[in-house]
Amino acid sequence: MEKKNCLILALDVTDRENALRIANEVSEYVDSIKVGYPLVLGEGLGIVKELAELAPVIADFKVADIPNTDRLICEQVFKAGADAVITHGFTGRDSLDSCVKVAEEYGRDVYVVTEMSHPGGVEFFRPVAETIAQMAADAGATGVVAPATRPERVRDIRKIIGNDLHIISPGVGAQGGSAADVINAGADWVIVGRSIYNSDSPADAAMKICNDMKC
Ligand code: O7M
Repeated sequence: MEKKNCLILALDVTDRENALRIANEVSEYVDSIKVGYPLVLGEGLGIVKELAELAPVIADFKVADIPNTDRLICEQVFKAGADAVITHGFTGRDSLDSCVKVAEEYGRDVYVVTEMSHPGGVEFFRPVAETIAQMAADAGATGVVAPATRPERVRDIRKIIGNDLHIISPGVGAQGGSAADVINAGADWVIVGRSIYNSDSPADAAMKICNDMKC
């Protein structure tokens, strides 16, 4: 993903019309559009191709299965036109290797979740987040997902992965995180959903976040 605005839109709406309207309005401010279960379950995987005409699509399926199932999921995601996939890491190295291998075959990217941004994200992830980050680096993933709600954790994870991997960071706005703070802590991109798609003017909301970050 090319870094221009350091902003990824989390497009968690459930209908095609709204999704395309919002994506069109904000496309000049975002480097990528993250699509997950809400929209794909609402409208089908075909929405990925439509959105990919506006911006590269990150498929957020938080893939977390045995290597063979992970491979099948990633193949479907990339065939549908996604530029990147998001996987969990707690399923282990063999599962992650399977996703990275498919991504390499298709020339696409893989991001691995380390510690999640919501309050419950510390319960199980906290003790293993650094180990997952190291595994993501060892496995040749493109980057990791780390919480904008805890910039100090983004700093910790940056120390583990160095500068070769990217950090994409959700939790800005609706979850209380600050875009500028987490970029200063070492994130490459922020992922923002509700603060943009629930705004009366998604374009203005996206522009304001970009201006705040000065990335
Ligand atoms: O800005 P929001 O809170 O409306 O949306 C944040 C998006 O980021 C939403 O799509 C979440 O599913 C996602 N997300 C988190 O909020 N926290 C995480 O720890 C991880 C993700 C995510 O994208 O994981 C890949």
